[in-house]
Amino acid sequence: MSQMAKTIDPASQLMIECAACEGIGLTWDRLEAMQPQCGFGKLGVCCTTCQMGPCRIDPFGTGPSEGVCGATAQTIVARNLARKIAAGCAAHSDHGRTVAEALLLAAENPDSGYKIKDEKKLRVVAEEFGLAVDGKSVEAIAKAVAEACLGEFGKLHGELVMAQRAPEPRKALWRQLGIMPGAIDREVVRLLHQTNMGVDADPTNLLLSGMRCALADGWGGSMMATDLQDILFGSPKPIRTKTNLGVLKAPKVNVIVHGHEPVLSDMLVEASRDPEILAAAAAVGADGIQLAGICCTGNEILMRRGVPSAGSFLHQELALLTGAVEAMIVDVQCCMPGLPRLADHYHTQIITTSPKAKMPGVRHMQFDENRAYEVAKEILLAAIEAFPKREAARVNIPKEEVDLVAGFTAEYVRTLLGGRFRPSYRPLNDAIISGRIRGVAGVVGCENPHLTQGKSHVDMMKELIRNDVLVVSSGCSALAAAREGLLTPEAARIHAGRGLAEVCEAVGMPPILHVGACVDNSRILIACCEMLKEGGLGNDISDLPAAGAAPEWMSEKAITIGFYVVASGIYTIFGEPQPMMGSPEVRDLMCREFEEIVGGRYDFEADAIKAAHMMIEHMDRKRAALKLQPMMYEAAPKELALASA
Ligand code: NFS
Repeated sequence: MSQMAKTIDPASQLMIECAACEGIGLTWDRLEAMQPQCGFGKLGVCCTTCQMGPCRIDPFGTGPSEGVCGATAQTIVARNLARKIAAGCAAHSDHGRTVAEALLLAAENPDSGYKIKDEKKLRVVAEEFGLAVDGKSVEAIAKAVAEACLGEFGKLHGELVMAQRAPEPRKALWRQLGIMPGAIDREVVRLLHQTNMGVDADPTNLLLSGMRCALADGWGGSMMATDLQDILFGSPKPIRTKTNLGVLKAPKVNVIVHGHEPVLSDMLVEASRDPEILAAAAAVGADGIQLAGICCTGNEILMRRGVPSAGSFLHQELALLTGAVEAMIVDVQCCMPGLPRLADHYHTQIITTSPKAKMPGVRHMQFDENRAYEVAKEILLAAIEAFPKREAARVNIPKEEVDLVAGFTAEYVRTLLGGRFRPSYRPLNDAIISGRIRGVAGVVGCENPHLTQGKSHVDMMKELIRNDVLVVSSGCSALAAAREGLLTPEAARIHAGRGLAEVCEAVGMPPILHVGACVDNSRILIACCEMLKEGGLGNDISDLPAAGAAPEWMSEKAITIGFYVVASGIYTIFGEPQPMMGSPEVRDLMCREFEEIVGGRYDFEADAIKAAHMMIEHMDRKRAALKLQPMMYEAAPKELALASA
């Protein structure tokens, strides 16, 4: 692995070199120290479910073919995957629950600091839940919606309300297969039960239950997080801002918010403008506060507030190496436990805020939603206190900061394409039907030090847009594209095929639409439903010329997302590493049989360009089945010269 470049980002590269000079270990060094990693674990054939083990099955057939209990590779691989799905669903959905609780607080406690920002969306969701809205105050509606949403986690009977948004044929299929999700918590518990020692041994049954649990995330917990965040913090609209480590500013108190829940980060944005905070910053000689995000909470405040993003998952350590970060405020998910040891080399304070996520020896300032604004101010004051301890000689902020446009919701795309007076998906459908746009690809997910940071995301997206595929992106994937300048309207002219470029230029949109954080992959599902409703592209999501990919995934949440996308009928490609490879039966199930069962399936491909072409071929097959017109133009040349514009 030492031969492979660690990143394609010059700012990251500079910081990695800086760490090497200072003798500071990073995630890449820990990965190298971990070599050789356990081959059984990599392939998913290591079972630690009970204490008769750990057991591992030899994939080459020279060692044991069964665990101590008799579980074969297919059972172990499927069971391990299912457990990851449950964990991913739990993480996304508990995030959704936190937002529902904050919405309840906003409704009941006017002093909480939370306000309802999108009343229109509140009413839409209320009606969807069958709640009375006429003559009721906003607070009363919000309370009813919050309680109804909280009820979705543990309701005794019935299907998830938001899952009813899926097209009729899809819902009928889910019911027929027994995978229509009910109460969200119940789906997680059921899957954890099913994967206990000596319960389910059948890979198909295990993975169908995995789909059911994953659907409870995509069409439940994640969708709820997205919608309630829009209601509480405002629905995003396209907004121009910047990303990469250059957004940190030496004269300012730099505060990084890292994690996932905007319940905290959005309040920090408010508090960072408080005159008392600004005065405190001035008193220590700082020129104000520079807030910047990392990971998905960064995406949340980026697309709603225009707060710049310092970077994606693998930037979290690199940001600290600038020597200019006074505090990194973490909440939940994707925050590396190694951060405090790295911060010890600098004046940087790591501050944990969630009762669910503490780090040994690290300052904990519990975020209490009842006094959210006050706690946010206390956190910022702690950051300001650290400013005078900064060692000026060690400050090393890379210059890279790149423009991007983010904040494309499924709702906003209507206005964007159809205009303010005739909002509609019609122009998008027409562009696909007429062969101007080939189809839509969702490129999402994490970064992984096993791979060159950002390379697969960028290679795949460039190849897709060059072939007239409209890309929607979220999470760390969108930030990787942003660092390459691909999230600007100008990028269409430079990188997109002629058909896609024509559409982008007509409405002034980038060829890659940043739809938000990973929970906002639910927006992609809704956009698919909108395209179907508009007509001309089939009756079910599996009819659409659409595909998904997570080329650099690492988190359990990514597996859950992959499963709900496939179960929704979408062809999905994952890059390496693959804990499904240890069982040819499970691989065959996921890559072939799934298509017959749910109309969507997996593929695994490490080469991003090859994977892009597999997605393109899939779209072409769907186009042919729908009898759409041939593509209008050839793909753009590989190095589309600026001069041609
Ligand atoms: Ni998604 Fe967001 Fe990034 Fe991966 Fe982590 S931040 S929720 S899990 S690493 S994309």
